[in-house]
Amino acid sequence: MKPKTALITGITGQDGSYLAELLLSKDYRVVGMTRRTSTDSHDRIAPVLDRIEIVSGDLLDQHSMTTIIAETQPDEVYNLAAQSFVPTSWTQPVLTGEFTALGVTRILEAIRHVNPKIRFYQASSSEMFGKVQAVPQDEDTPFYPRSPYGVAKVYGHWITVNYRESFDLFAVSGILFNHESERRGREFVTRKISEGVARIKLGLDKKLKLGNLEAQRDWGFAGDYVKAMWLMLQQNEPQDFVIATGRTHKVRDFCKLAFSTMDLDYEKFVEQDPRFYRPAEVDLLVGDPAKAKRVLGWVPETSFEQLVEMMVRADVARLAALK
Ligand code: NAP
Ligand code: G4F
Repeated sequence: MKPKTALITGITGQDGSYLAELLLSKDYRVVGMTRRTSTDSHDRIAPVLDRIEIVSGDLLDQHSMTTIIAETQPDEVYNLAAQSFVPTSWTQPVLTGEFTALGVTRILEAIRHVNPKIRFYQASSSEMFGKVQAVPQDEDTPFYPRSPYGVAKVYGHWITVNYRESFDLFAVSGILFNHESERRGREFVTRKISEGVARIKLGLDKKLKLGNLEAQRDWGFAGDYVKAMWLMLQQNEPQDFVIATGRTHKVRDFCKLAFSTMDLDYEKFVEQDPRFYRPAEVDLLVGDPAKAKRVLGWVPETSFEQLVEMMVRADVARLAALK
């Protein structure tokens, strides 16, 4: 049988790299869309670069999206590309809307015109729940986004539902809660902490400056979460799913555990800095992944404690090797 073809936008990001590896292990032909940059941003996919095809395109550019889909003829499209850092969405709100909201419509339009049989996955986010209207949050919890990023994701979510209902596309959204790994961007809090611990342990820094330590997040492992993305596109009917662990922790808890992994007391090293507070905060996220377990058979395989330890040890090993 001919192998399936998957097109991944955002393949150079954290999730794109894990998803590419997963799909290669399932014998897919993997095509990754990247945008032109003046410096190479292929670090995360370096180990699989010789097994995937890279095509050049941009979420801002309708023509490139349509051409890529027409030329590569994917069976499945995973839209992981976005301006994904919440603080940047306040300083670049219009650009965030263009990438993270309208970019979704551009891909859906390309699919609809080139081949409406293509299955489409949209990377929706627990940021859409924002000022939460229920605890825990599930597929029926109303959205109340608290940042331009969250607002843009709500648009991406609903345009996916709308194209499913209007044009009968197999288009689904995964409402993923925070998921992390040693490949996480350095500006996100978990990686900032794991790298901070490593730098302090190795004598490269004395302090770690953070913002709100009381915010609570439902943190899982990115490698587990990309399995759910794939499962969503293998179902008989297109449906949306919450993907989460069902456990929540404070940023403070993450710090405590991360520093203790290296026998350090976080209170001696962490300083709060108003620069890292947000104009509007999402105080508490905790998802209910019951539907994903029941329908997809998906459960998270990595605990919070394993995740924290994995991230800290990876950063210590990486920085120690550079010394
Ligand atoms: P990430 O590491 O920030 O990766 C984002 C990707 O999008 C990068 O490959 C980036 O390419 C690409 N991109 C940005 N703007 C683009 C544009 N205009 N055209 C084409 N590509 C563009 O994000 P992630 O953590 O892997 O997350 C993947 C997706 O899931 C994102 O949509 C994110 O919003 C969503 N999400 C993430 C989480 C989470 O906890 N990680 C939770 C829920 C939802 P460059 O390398 O060129 O910058
Ligand atoms: O790690 P964060 O920047 O992630 P955030 O804002 O929850 O967004 C991430 O998860 C979303 C899913 O819910 C994704 F859609 C989104 O793309 C992204 O991947 O911040 C987590 C929490 C926040 O409450 C923040 O205020 O950590 C708090 N925090 C405290 N000090 C900090 C810092 N966040 C960052 N980035 N840097 C700090 O110094």
